[in-house]
Amino acid sequence: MRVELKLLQVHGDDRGGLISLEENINVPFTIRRVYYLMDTKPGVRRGMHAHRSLTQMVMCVRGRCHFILDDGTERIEIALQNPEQGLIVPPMVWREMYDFSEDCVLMVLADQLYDEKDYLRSYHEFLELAAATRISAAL
Ligand code: T46
Repeated sequence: MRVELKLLQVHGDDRGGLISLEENINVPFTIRRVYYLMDTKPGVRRGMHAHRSLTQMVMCVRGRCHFILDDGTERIEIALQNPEQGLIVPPMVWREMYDFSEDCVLMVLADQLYDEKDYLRSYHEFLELAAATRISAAL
């Protein structure tokens, strides 16, 4: 699986902590968009899509949630439990988020502006495209 879970450096002192995110330094791309998910209702699953070409870095800046990540050949689960974890999600990875704590704020940095055409919202279509991409990469 090509996802990466980075441990972010915490700066700070006896007043409290601070985490800095800098493009092309500890964020491995140029940041074109930032958004955050909050107030997710109990029991709700979000995501349920892949991106054709978008790369993201995802942090739980408050609270906790779980991710399922699936590249078409492997499926893993990752818990984001503190703001020191930065999850890098490359293109062509199906994601589902669930088990959001009531206070969860999930912040996403992205290397592209919002474009609904970049979304694969059908798991079947995602699997077909992932398989075709693997075949052409092997040729
Ligand atoms: C992702 C996960 C982690 C916009 O208008 N602009 C935006 O930049 C985004 C991200 C969404 N929207 C609209 C589209 C929908 O009408 O906001 C609504 C909710 O979006 P969506 O259903 O895609 O939200 P999630 O929580 O399922 O997924 C989001 C991101 O879309 C996605 O890129 O990887 O968070």
